[in-house]
Amino acid sequence: MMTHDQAADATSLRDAIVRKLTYEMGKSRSGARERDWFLATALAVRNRVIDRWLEATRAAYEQGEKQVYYLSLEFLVGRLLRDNVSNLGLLEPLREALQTLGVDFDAMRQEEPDAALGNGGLGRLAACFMESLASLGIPAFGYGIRYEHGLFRQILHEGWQHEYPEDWLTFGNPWEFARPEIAHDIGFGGSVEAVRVSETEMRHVWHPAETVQAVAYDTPVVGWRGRHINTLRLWSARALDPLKLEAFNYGDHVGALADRVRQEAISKVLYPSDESPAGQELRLRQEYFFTSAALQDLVRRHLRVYGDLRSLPDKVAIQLNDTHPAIAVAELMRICVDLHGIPWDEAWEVTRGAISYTNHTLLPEALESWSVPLMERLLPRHMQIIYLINAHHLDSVRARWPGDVRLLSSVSLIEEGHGRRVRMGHLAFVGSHKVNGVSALHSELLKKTVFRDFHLLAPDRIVNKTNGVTFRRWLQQSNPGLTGLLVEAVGPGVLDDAGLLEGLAKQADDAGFRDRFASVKRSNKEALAALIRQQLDLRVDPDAMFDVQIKRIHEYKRQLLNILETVALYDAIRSQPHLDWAPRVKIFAGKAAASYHRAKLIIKLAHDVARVVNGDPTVRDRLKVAFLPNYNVSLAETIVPAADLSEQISTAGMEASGTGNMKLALNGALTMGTLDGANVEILEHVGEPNIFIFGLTTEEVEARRRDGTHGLAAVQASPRLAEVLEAIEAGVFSPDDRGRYRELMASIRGHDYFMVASDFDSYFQAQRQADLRWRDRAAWLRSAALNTARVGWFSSDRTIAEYAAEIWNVPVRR
Ligand code: 26V
Repeated sequence: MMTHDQAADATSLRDAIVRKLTYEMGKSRSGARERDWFLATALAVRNRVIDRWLEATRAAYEQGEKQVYYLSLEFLVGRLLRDNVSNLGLLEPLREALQTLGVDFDAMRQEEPDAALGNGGLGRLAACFMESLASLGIPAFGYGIRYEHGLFRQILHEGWQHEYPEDWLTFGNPWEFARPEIAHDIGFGGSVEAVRVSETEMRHVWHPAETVQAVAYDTPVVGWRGRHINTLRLWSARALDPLKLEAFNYGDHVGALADRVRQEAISKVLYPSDESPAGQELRLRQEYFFTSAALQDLVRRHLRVYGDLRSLPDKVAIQLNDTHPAIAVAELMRICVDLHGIPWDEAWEVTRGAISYTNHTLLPEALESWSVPLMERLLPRHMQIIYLINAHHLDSVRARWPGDVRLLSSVSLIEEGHGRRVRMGHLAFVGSHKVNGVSALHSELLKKTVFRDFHLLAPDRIVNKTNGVTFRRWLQQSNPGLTGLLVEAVGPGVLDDAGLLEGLAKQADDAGFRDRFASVKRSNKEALAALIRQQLDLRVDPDAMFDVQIKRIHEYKRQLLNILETVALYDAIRSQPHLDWAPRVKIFAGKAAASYHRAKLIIKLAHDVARVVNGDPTVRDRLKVAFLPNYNVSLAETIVPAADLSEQISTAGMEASGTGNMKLALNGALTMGTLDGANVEILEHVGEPNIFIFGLTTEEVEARRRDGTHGLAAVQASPRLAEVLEAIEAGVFSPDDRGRYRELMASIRGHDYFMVASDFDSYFQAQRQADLRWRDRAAWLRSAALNTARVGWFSSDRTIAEYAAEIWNVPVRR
């Protein structure tokens, strides 16, 4: 039943939607399509946000509150309609309003394209953080790039991935406000002039060869219960001189236009590089473009209110999401020293006081560096400043450890060797007051590996901030059935305080509660089964265990291990079809980087195995394999609530944290995981009986790599694995091209860098433990409910509260 207020909301929403449709979109009710209704609704909802948004922004200014600035090259937001409406408390009134207009909310909201301005975990984390910042009432801006094309659309042709451009802006973006008047000039190239300003003092003046404008587009970020609203400000590139009129008139109009196209290319497309750090110049341009725009923007705001840059660290916290915005260290120094005449040492205090940096990966091949010649050409003044920072930094190291040449070269900002390069992680480290990893294990490994020597220099610098996810999107919105049950079980306070989930634990022993928990899961699984049928023309049994691995395709994430286990299980079922097998549906989704051939081949293998298994009448409903195409935030919102088993099986020491692991556990999936990333902490929270842990530890992986152990020994010790490899190698799953997987299988017998062979038996056994538990329905449901009850700590509200207290020094208002 709707309250009186809700009924009033429904009426006024209905009127507002019809007005938008008529007077802003010029459509009649009868002619309106679902997309028109979506746009009209979004515009009407947006209106409900504006007053509070402007008010929140103004209040933060006037009260002199410290502002957080989250700089990220990626924001993987997904859809916003349900999120905004739900956080504003308008879900029921809106449903009602639309119903009276003959529109079904759930069908209509599918018209909204995902804002896919990110690759995976790092970008999605930024989106969760923005939501939590607003929900905790922390004044904050997110700064990034308004890519015209987000992450590519994945199409599978017979199991081979093809990439298609993504066009989220085609029909307009109802959430954003273009701010053509908010623009900053971003320089590239040119030369640096040293000007003597006094007897003792020089000023450096950068004369860029070209200038591009960064234009602001603002999206309000609505916090829970609409209490606070922040801004996501994304920059779009605009050629400063729309047309070089002279060149145009002199006949070179093609050349004049080409220049413009090249400049505006900066914000055209997201780099889909989850595979290797993009070495392209355009990527460096993107990084400097949005970082400089962000710093100019926040410096201007700060100066308008406080008049002096020296107070910046008291009023501003700048968080670098990975090294992509690490050039901020040099840019802020340039702004202070060159543009505002602040002496170097003071400027350094300001810079280090304001900036902090989050590391998201240990993989050496993923650590960003830029060649010195490229930097000199594109950012000549920044290169000088980096040399100066390095000189001071190395001086202080020399003073403390005289004669330690190894240490000097290890902590230098410049990597010498084949071609000199600027190490962006080192730049970010020295320019920050805090550096954090994203899980307890990852932060410890940072101290022992990539930043080992830096940790020696600055033992208080590295801290841990275990990731979290926003429960509004990943529980309340995506799983309303479970949310309803939780409210019934522990009270409505659980919507505001994830800690209250713990109250659920005692109900896990109540058979009645478990049944209700099971029936919610069952209906979520029916919805996913319907999607699988629609997408893949495959029928799956909603009573089977839904075993889910959804994430970018990467060798270290080991989808291959999961596929090999699938083949082993298939073999076992075929050879003993009379046994009582626990029925499973193996569900995969994820994109491979376009140039990552191995990853694409792994997708193809999943598809080939699916074809054979799904087509084999002897296995019937006991095993099915589904690879869902075009994984994105919206697809995750359907899969996560329907999962029974969550595959988090990366090679130990390689997954910095993972956040899908948290979403799945929250929704009552049991984790099948290695002791990697945040899995370790999930184990501590849910308890050993409620999770399946297998495989080598980080230390054991390291020892095997050191000893040069190959996969062959493990294969010889495991007849089961040997049989699986032989079958795949023989072309059982690829009769059209029997050699397709020969090399892939050989790599497992060879170096087996990712320890697929070494972990295989342990994984297979853990899966059989999962089968056993599944057979004991009460035990499984009890564990599932305990997972939901005990993962409240993984709320991004907790993570953000920790950043606020320990890195940013800002209060939380709740
Ligand atoms: C880049 C590369 C490049 C070289 C090959 C391997 C590789 C693997 C990953 C990446 C992306 C690094 C940045 C990133 O997205 N990290 C993810 O950040 C999440 C949020 O902190 C975290 O949960 C994931 O574990 C981490 O992979």
